[in-house]
Amino acid sequence: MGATTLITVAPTGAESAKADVPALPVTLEELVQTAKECEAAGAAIVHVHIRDDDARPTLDPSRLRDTVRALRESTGLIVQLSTGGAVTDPYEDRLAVLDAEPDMCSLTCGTVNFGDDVFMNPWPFMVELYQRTQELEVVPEFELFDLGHIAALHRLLDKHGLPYGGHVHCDLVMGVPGGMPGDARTLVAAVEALPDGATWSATGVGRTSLPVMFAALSAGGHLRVGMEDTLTLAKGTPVTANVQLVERAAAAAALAQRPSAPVRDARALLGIKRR
Ligand code: KMH
Ligand code: ZN
Repeated sequence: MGATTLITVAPTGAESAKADVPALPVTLEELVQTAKECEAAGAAIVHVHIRDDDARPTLDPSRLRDTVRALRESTGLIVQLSTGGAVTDPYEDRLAVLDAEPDMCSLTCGTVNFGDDVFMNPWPFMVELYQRTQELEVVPEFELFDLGHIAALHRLLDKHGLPYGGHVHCDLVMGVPGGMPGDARTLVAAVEALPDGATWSATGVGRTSLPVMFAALSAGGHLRVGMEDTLTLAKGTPVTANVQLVERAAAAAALAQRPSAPVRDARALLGIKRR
């Protein structure tokens, strides 16, 4: 699938408040509507964080199940649930995310400073989560916030084998305060360190969005965009709908002669189980 670009949309995240960002999709209806628009604009994967009735981040199991079901009913997108949740979420709740039977889940390969917080991913948690993905036949996307996370990914694969689906897919999350910077030379260093045969996307948080997007396209990578990572289109221009970010990514990918990948190709590439 070298000639196309897999676009992931991360529409919500756990960090922004609805009161501060009214365009953030926080209800199931808003999420499904967003997902439909983003699929039509070229997204293949939706990376999902959900909110409760007060728009606060939650990992409530029945809400997660309802969300997976609703996204499957209304879209053809690959449904990737976040196991990162919010920095305050306990490990047990993060492990239980897989019980909602998503197509994919995120799996972060190490602890990282996260602004004023710490995003905890100690080795035993990583291993337990990874083994659960293998048992439950969920394809993990390895989230790499720092170069050291790539060493941890190699260790995980060496000790515990390939993921379900047999293919390693990573996402470089760049520009988080405390993680690796979102610039071209760091992206190239990270990509050179990835396991042979791995595919990867990249996302740049905040003002690193565009440099990371252009660097990823020029280095042959895929893209993740969305309001989890980016709230402005340009300085002083807020994003008013996630689809704007997907449309921009799809346009850049087309300009780079690697148009957005159809969902069926993404499913084949990643080895997603038919459910
Ligand atoms: N919300 C961050 C603490 C993931 O989704 O797996 C973690 C995060 C990564 O967003
Ligand atoms: Zn996330």
